[in-house]
Amino acid sequence: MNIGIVCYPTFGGSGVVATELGIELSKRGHEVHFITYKQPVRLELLGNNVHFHEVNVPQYPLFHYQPYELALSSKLVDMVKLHGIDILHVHYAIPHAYAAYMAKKMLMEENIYVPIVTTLHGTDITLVGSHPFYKPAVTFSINKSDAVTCVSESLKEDTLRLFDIKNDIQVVTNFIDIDKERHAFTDCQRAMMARDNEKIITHVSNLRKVKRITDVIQVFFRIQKEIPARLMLVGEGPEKENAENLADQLGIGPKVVFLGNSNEVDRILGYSDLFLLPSETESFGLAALEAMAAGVPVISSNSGGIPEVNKHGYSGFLSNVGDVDDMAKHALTILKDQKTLDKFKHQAEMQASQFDIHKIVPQYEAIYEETLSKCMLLK
Ligand code: GMT
Repeated sequence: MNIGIVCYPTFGGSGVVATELGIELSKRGHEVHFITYKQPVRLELLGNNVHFHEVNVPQYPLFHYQPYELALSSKLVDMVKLHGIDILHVHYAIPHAYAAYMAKKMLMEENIYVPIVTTLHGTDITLVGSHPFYKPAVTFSINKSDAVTCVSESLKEDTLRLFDIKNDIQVVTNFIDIDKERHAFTDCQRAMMARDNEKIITHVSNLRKVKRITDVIQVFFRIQKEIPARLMLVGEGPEKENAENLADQLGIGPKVVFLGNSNEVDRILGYSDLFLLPSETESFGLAALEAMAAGVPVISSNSGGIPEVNKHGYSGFLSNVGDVDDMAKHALTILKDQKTLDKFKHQAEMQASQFDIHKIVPQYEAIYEETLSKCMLLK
């Protein structure tokens, strides 16, 4: 198949999933076209069957807001015509599903029919999409998609609760390339980050409010009172300053390392002992899955889709949102005893293998095929 993928090209989970999906689809013999405003961060190699088409938005002083969705839908029209794209898979409803629908309508004027698969990722539904300013457009574009998928059962429930959805929604969970993730580290790299006797605790996110970064600091504060430990915070975002201030106030500044955005998350996870994800809400928690695939147990909140990924008492532990004492207690249960830590590391890997890329990507292929054949009949 010739597949167009629209996504955010950033470090955010939806962009990462879309990129890894495109790469895997290309390995499986499909032609893949990424259409977005920048080359996706995880898309290192373009090849014979992986292409990137940049959406440019000409700046014009009249516009207070530059019309990205207009530029995107025009680009989609051009790319579908130029490359004979069979199907468009858009990740994150806003504004991608809307722009794709406009492109589809424009193409229909020229008797070209391209179906749209929309994957909802989380904040496009829970935080942003359900805002009254966006809701009618998001509802419309979900209902007008030819197929809709959600990354967890929890997100599907949220979508049906928050919007008036007439379309079928299929759950296709996020996934991970287990072989790639496993043990991508060397001991000498660990030595650069922490002393031998220190446990390494890690958090990776875009440091937004929903991630509750100050809870990460509070949990770590409690852990390091009991055992030697260091905290690695990977990512950039608006809550970074609050986290730095809190770490200083608590007197643990030197033990907290801010690593910024990184393309080497797999390496950092490779020498981590524990991963913290205390989010307010999380449709899935891809960062937790990446940690587990690298054999890192997860201490998380129990909100949204996280319980579908992290299994309490097996791959880690879950607590109520904001219960930093409980999270620290669970973290210490795992960390205090090497045998328990080894057991949880192994179990985290086992749990992650449920989401292996080779099990999940065929589900998307089946949806593409089914959607294309349904649309053939409608033509
Ligand atoms: O919140 C983020 O980390 C970014 C956001 C995004 O859209 O990229 O992540 C959402 O999609 C990810 C991939 O499907 C999920 O793993 C995250 O749980 C989800 N974030 C939230 O629901 C807050």
